[in-house]
Amino acid sequence: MPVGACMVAEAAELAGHRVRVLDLMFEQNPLNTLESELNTSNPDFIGLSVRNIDNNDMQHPVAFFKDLKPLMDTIRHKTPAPVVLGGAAVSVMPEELLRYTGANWAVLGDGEVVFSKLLSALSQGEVSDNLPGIAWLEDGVFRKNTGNVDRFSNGCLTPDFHRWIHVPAYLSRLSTVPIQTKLGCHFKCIYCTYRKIEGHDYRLCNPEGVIDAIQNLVTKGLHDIEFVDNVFNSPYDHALTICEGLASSRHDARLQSLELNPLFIDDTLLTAMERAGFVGIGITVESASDIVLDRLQKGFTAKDVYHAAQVIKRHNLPCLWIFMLGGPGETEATVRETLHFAEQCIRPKDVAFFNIGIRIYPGTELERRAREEGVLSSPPSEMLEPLFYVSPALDLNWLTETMQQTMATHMNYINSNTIGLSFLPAMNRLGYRLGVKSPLWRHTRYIRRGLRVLGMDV
Ligand code: B12
Ligand code: SF4
Repeated sequence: MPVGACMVAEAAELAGHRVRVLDLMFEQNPLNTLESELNTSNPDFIGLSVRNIDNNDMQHPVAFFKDLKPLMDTIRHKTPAPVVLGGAAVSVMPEELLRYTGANWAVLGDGEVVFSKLLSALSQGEVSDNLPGIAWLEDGVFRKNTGNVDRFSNGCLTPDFHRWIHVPAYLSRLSTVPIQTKLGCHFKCIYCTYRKIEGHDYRLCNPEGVIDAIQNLVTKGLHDIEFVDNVFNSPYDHALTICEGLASSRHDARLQSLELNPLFIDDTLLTAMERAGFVGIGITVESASDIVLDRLQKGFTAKDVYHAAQVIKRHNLPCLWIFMLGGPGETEATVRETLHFAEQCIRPKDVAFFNIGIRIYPGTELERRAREEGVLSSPPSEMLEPLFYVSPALDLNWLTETMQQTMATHMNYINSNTIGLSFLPAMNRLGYRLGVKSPLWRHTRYIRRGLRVLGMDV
């Protein structure tokens, strides 16, 4: 669900603007839909929410950003209204997206705070050079203002989704409702863009605010709720307080988070999560090799990964393990270490997701290394195109074949092909009709086995 766009729309409405959201997610012909919208409404300003630059998939890359050109052409054909870009993709590559689209402004970070301020300034005809959180091109030169913005200043904001989007369309695809309990991350993983989006310092939402927001979502019929923090269990005490609060409050929510860090997994937290109403967790370990974890600067070791697995085994929560193969320092030996861990420590009822290659974003330490190692030669201006890092010490053919063989013998393993299956949306809809509850990945080993019996190569 497009939580960011809904939050921005709601904040702008609260600030006194008249706002309409046009959700193109399920439109057969988005350009026609946009054109008819522009024929009927006559907006003074247009905001475009851009979440994904690409699909982060080295085997089958899809460059979503290219969809922006025809959208911009349609807008420009119909109206001279200034266009403001926002969304995670824009925080990651603002200059490139401003240049690519020709939009007037970009909003970085907390759009629900910045967009309303920008609108007020634009309505008065004067945008101060100091307005925090905006970026623009001036005579072809990229300018940006970073600075403090204050998400969570009035409690934990979740938008009224029903006000802005067609919620049943999302629920029928087993979508979860996203909610954040914090922004920022203290870790320094070399490939990561999250700190560029949310900042380094933690900004914590008051735990009572989170609990109220969840109760409020449930009252509105939204039960499957997913914490989309960059790391849910850090700071540990904050996560624990939220879980304990949820455990002792009345709610009917089914909670998930795919963003757990192995450093902060213990029995106390997992018990609190179970009591709070969690139905699935994901742990992002990336590797079980010390060499790779160290080069990725993950801040934890293989010992922490093994320890987390022992703790998880003592609990009933279904767990999705997330790995990223091919990073700096990766060799056949380190891949085998990770696969050995998965074989030994991941319960058959749990799921392991293996990604190959790491998307390189400008401004990251990974970009610097990739250039140093001769893996990357494109200038930052060409990095909207999906570019990936694979360790020069690794034979990509060997890795692909090894993973294919491993997938064939482990029905609880998935990769980017699995999540890109064209019939997955239909399967979600079927699951919804049959009353299957999210997360669907819990049933991976049965689904994959069943589809293979039907002759499909999944
Ligand atoms: C949680 C998460 C997921 C979860 C989502 C679960 C759920 N129920 O929503 C899962 C695991 C499913 C997921 C999947 C994917 N994700 Co993801 N995900 C995230 C994460 C960590 C948080 C997103 C979020 O909800 N944030 C909270 C909301 C409130 O923030 P927001 O959307 O950014 O909105 C704010 C601002 O951006 C801005 N804003 C938003 N819209 C607008 C509009 C205007 C006009 C303005 C002015 C401002 C504005 O204001 C908002 C409020 O402050 C981000 C990383 C991050 N830290 O942002 C990656 C991220 C967004 N994902 C990313 C990617 C690539 C994907 C996938 C394509 C991966 C894949 N191969 O499948 C899929 C795509 C899914 C989809 N349909 O879009 C990338 C996108 C960048 C890129 N490379 O393209 C990110 C940035 C991570 C990264 N690699 O750097 N993801
Ligand atoms: S822990 Fe996660 S959010 Fe934080 S820097 Fe590492 S990858 Fe990024």
